[in-house]
Amino acid sequence: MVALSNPTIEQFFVKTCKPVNPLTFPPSIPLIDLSKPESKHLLVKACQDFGFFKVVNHGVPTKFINKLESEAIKFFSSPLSVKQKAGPPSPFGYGSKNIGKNGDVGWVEYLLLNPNPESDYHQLLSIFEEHPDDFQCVVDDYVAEVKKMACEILELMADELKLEPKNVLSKLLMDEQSDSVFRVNYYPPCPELQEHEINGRNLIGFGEHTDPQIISVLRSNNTSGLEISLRDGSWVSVPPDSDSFFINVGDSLQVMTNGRFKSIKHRVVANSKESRVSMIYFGGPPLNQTIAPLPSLLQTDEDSLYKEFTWFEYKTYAFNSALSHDRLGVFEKIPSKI
Ligand code: GA4
Repeated sequence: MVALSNPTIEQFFVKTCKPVNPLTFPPSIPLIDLSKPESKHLLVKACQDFGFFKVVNHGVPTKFINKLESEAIKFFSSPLSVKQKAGPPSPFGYGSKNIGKNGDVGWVEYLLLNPNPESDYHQLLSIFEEHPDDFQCVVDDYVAEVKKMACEILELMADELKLEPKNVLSKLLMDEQSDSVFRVNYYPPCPELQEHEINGRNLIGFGEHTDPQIISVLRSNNTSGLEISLRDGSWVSVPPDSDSFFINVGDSLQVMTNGRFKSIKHRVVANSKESRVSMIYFGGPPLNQTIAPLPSLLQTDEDSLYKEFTWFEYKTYAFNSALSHDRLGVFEKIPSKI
């Protein structure tokens, strides 16, 4: 474990920056219209090709989205002493610049919350008595809707992949013991960045990584910054769209589909002028859940590409690793990389 200290500006610069190859650059981010059930085919294709897609007609009421965004801005604009009442992010609380336990840094402030009403950690936000609106209720309303959408997406996937039963994936998120995470990020503008941008350098908001869980549901304001990595290693900026949601395939879903779906490597680069606010629901299974290819998906004679492990084992390994680490590597039966 690396001791946390105040990072220097040099630590924030993006190290890898391979230019986009025009031959592999996707014409656009795959777009899924949730009001059309036939989009399940495109949805599965997007998970196979990119592990990433954008969702419109999602059914999440705008009032929940707007309320959460304004509560989040209120929280991050509060004095540091108020924000620190949420405690350090271990595992839930407020963090600034330091991410995880291994020395990763980013130009970001964040709240990590437990979205599971059954958990003892759940009522964290009730300590913000200064807030006229109850932040916790706003988070709960939002998470309930986003979780419903995530389950709908998982059921469309299961349907298209002919998995039995249809709720084989969604039931893991619906489980009372589901080990999910809710994250609110605030990327402050970085005026000092302008001079570095002129020199062609980017400041990192949140370093490259894949999400360990099953599925991630991201929504942001209209500030750019999110980038996804294509298979050839180039980075593509995702145009922001505050009315839509972006879905990432997580490492666990990659394993459960025996590598048919890929967890997507992504990152956020800082912006010199505008602040970026994002909220992400990371849908995870119960801790004791075995993460292995779904039997109804495996063809006759098809072997699992992965050793068997539980979500607790994977999560423990992941949370002790550095952000950019290829976490699934050690769980592969035949390691893909040396
Ligand atoms: C990435 C996805 C989620 O934001 C997160 C992150 C977690 C953290 O911020 O503590 C991790 C990161 C994430 C994966 C590797 C470890 C753990 C930071 C880090 C360096 C909450 C999660 O579940 O895994």
